[in-house]
Amino acid sequence: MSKFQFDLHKTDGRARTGTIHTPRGEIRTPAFMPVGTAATVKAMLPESVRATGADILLGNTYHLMLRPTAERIDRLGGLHRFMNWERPILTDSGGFQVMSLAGLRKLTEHGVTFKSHIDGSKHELTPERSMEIQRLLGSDIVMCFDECPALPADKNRIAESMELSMRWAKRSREAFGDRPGHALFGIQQGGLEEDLRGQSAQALQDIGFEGYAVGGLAVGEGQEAMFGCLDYAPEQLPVDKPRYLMGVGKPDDIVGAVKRGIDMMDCVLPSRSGRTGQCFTRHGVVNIKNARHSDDPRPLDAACTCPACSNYSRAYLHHVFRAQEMISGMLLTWHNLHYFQELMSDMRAAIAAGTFAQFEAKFHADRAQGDI
Ligand code: PRF
Ligand code: ZN
Repeated sequence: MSKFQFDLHKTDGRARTGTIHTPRGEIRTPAFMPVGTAATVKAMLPESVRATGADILLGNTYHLMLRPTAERIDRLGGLHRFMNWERPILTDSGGFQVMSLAGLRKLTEHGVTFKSHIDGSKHELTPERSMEIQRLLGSDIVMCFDECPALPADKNRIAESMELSMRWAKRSREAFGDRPGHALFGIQQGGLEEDLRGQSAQALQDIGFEGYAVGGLAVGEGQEAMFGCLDYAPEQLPVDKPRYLMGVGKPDDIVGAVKRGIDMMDCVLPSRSGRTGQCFTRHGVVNIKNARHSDDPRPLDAACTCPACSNYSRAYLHHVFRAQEMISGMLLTWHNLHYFQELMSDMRAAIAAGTFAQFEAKFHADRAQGDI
């Protein structure tokens, strides 16, 4: 199949399972996308990321435009070949990372100018330049260039920002053009305001996209407020297109988002936590740094089939973490990515079987039981 196409297989309540077909392979939804910001999922070989069950990775316009530059990646055959990942890649458009990482920034109708967090050099991102960079990278799913205001913010500020993002969405669509096999996703903004979210969803559908993201959440509002927004935001978007919740989240955020009709997510949490000793398990977070693990011959999670749990004890994982050995980040990242992908696969199976409510009840009961 050389087209980009979303097939919805089954719904259970508001939860959905389906397949996104792309020329580079299928994406089973709900999908979790590991983050490969700098052309690597830190501490993992691409074949190992695949072995955890990932169908697609996320890359970042902002980081790659600064280093090694999109033009260099293009000369070297594109991002897939450069990083040795031949399956689908989604790239974020850069605006969100500029706001959270770059030094001195200036925002205008035209776009944003900023100083690199790496060497202080000056750069500009506009909808047109973001589309060009994502094309040079060879991204399969390109994100519109948007602005994401930090919450809390007053409603006027959120409305103005959303309207700017919608004008940028139009410019993104025009600059992206017609690229068969590649998709452009719009990004809904509007903070926690139902009417602004509705206007944003309508503006995006008037332009027309291959998929729609819910942006502007997980920016400090808390889970309850986020779920409150997800109680209406996904349903403002087309049923027949993938819905992507950007930058979410913890396992319980993911389960709550899928329950509310989200099909795709990304988060640095499994990979970043793997390097800080935080391990996700069915019974909650285990901090491997804790002294209680130092003599423990048991695996991190007896039910987990990842290499860290199949071949090593908690005592070993504790030791290599404390000794700052590189294998620590490798094993814990593998475990965490495996955990997240298994969670997605269990949810897909539950939705297909019409047992999502039972899945959710067990997910929360296992966590309430705690570690050990
Ligand atoms: N916009 C873009 N990227 C994002 C976000 C957004 O709103 C978020 C918000 N959680 C994460 N990443 N372009
Ligand atoms: Zn494991």
